[in-house]
Amino acid sequence: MSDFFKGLSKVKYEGSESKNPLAYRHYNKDEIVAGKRMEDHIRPAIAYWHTFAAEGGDPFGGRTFDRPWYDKGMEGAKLKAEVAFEFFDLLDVPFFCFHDVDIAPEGATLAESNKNVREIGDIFAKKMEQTGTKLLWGTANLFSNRRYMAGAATNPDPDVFAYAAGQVKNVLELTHELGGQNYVLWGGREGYETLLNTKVGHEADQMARFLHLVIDHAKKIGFDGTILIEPKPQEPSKHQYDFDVATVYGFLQRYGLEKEVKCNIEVGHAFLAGHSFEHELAIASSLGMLGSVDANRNDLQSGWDTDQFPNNAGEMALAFYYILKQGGLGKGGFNFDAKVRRQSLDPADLLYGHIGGLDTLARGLKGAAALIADGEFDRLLDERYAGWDSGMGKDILAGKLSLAEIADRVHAENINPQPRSGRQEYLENLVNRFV
Ligand code: XUL
Ligand code: CO
Repeated sequence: MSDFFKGLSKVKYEGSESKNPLAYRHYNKDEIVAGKRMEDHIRPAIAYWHTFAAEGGDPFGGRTFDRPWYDKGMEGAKLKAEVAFEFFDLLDVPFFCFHDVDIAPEGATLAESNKNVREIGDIFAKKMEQTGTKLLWGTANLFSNRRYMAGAATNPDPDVFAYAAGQVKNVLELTHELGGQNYVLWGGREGYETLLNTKVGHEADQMARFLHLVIDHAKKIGFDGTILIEPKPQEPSKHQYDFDVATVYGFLQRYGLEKEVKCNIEVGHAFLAGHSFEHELAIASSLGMLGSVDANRNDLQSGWDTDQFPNNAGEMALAFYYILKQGGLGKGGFNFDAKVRRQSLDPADLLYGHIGGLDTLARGLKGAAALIADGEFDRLLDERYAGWDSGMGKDILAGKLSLAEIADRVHAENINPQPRSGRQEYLENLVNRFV
């Protein structure tokens, strides 16, 4: 036991009237919502990077946090693992996620780096066995080291592609051995800073090759988790190829991979792409691509990917609407890709962030479940499209009518459509009744 969280005890559900800042007010893991335990709906995960590796830096200033594991090599990495599992227990959260470089220091060679990662992986395996904590997903950091400044899979230098492959092989295998339920690929540098030095077509082929290799290897080792791509339009690159869900889908389809991969949708990334979070979920779900979520929020004034904790229950209710309608996230979950602000120095601040985030998710889940149970929202939606269920509408969709035949019908039956209200405000008010 470390003394990092000294004086703090396990966070419990105390109900919405509780004034205890270290209690859940809405997240009650065993409460049944829409036929399932709340924890099984949300499948919350803690992000190793923001919670234990982030240092409180921003583009204008460095480290503000003071953690006893910083700058201490493998000894520090072991202490960090100790503290991480204490934190999972304190919050009573079932999953975590990591990048290789979050958990262990990089060595002078790929072999040394991978060995460090494996050493901490062994510690994880023991702790997971003891505590029952599970791995939602693992991923390789292919963006921080300067070797990746011009991309990993999309680097003009095949040696960089190869190095990235060596890193992914190691983390994919570790993820598999730890029973990880997904493997994530986020291509922060898979894009460009300037078109002036970039062959976009060539880089698309490289990216597809890389993905093929990852999928093949996952199959070869028997990994039955989901491979997830996490779309983001830019930052750190000026333009990232995995711009948004629709772009990712188009890319996958072009290379015959759309059945092999799903999306990990992040709230803040959706905003950066000029969308809403629910837009990305709706599109992904309609394409069968909604795999998992990175829960957070951006500061909408700063325009950056600020990775703050979610605190908008209304937005989360709309998210859960799509998730519940598709029958849940399957192997996915809600990873808190969120970090406390750089002035939030104390260990307790890490708890406040996650408690607020989980309570927001719980409120969103309950709101969406109530909206669906009420039924009017879905009834109105179905009613709006009811014309397509029979008659000419049905025949058009079934491809039974040509353009000329449809035109003939308009003349023969004197079709003269009358516009109907879309009732947006009515629907907004309806949704708000449940949040
Ligand atoms: C970056 C981001 C990453 C991915 C994993 O914006 O979201 O943390 O989630 O690499
Ligand atoms: Co993310």
